Amino acid sequence: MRINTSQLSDHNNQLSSNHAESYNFLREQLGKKGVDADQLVTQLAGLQIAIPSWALGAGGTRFGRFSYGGEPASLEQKIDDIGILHALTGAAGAVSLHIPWDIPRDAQAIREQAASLGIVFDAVNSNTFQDQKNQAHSYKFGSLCHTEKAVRDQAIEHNREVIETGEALGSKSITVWLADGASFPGQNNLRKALQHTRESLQAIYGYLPADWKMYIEYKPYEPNFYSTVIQDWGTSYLLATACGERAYTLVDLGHHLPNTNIEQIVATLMLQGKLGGFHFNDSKYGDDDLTVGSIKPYQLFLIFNELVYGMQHNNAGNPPLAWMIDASHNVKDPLEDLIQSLEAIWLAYAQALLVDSKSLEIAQESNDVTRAQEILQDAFRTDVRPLLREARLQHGAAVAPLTLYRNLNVRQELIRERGKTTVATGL
Ligand SMILES: [Mn+2]
Repeated sequence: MRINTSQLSDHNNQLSSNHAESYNFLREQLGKKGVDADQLVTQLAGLQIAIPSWALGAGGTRFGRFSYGGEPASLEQKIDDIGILHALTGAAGAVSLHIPWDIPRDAQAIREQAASLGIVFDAVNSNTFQDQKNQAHSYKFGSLCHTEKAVRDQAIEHNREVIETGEALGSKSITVWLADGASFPGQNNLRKALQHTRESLQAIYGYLPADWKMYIEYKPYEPNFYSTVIQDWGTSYLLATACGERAYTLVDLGHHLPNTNIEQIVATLMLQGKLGGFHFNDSKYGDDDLTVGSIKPYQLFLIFNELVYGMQHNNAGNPPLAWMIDASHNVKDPLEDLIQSLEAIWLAYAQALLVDSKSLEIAQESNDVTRAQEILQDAFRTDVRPLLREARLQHGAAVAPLTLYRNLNVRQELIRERGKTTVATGL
């Protein structure tokens, strides 16, 4: 199924007078503060978020997986689903492939299909946290950190193949996330596990094409519960530095212990020019992979505030970031869930762009704590939704994506096309 331009323009025409009223009001209000709303709209539309190829199916938990029908059964159908998201939101112009769940049979054909929907290939993701059929060695006790060289070599070779697949698609980066670690004290020699991981990552880095980047993701626990080899941003930073200048740390919002100050991690990494990518989700307790902005929208805003500051004060040459949603959908239609996440990301970005940074700097320099808080919260409490609607309207997407998704009965149409029992590859 594809969303066509007349469906979009019919929808937008119905909402245009209401929208114009709210946008013009906001533009006038912001204008009085010296903020150019039209410029914000342009900046918003420039933030394109990659959708991972594993996010289009029903997500699994340890306890069950409940299908909702019409799941994409092939990579082609996954790209089609992202096309629907991008047509509706104007924000999902990239896909992040997971290998081996989504190995393209015909790279050129997939590339053309994606291009016809306005979608590019962002980072490719390797997987050494599961054993694949006919694999010589098991990753049960780790991959890049493993005690046996043959296992480490196999995992390195897999990453090399993933880079090769990515090259055929036009990707320019690889994300490495490892489940490597130990569930019990004494199980691993902690120092040797880190040394092996460092050597293995350096070997993978050696396979990077000259215009590629490598992102190293961290996570404190799960699936291993006593120690994870790359447990935090510091370890990731250390490894990225050991690999070379095109290796960076990747921050996944869910990969922190409760109440970690993630915005501070962002500030530190951008100061060093070492923040490469960002995975969005939200959580209450752990790596819950919930809809972005559904639990802690203020934290998301504070993170974006640091991202915007980092991009505007980029002395260390931090590269443009790779943005991706990394969430799981257990009780909601994944496409609806992703529409909500995309909205939340643009919202937080728009609010961060609204921060009166000059006044904030004055308040900070003079230690006016109250004023500093007021400035941040004034931006956070501004209803910026008209800016998002305007950005979508200008780019031919839907003023109200979720409303149009439901009005067009997209899910029912996908079930009619694909059936009720298809299952998407992924967790
Ligand atoms: Mn992630």
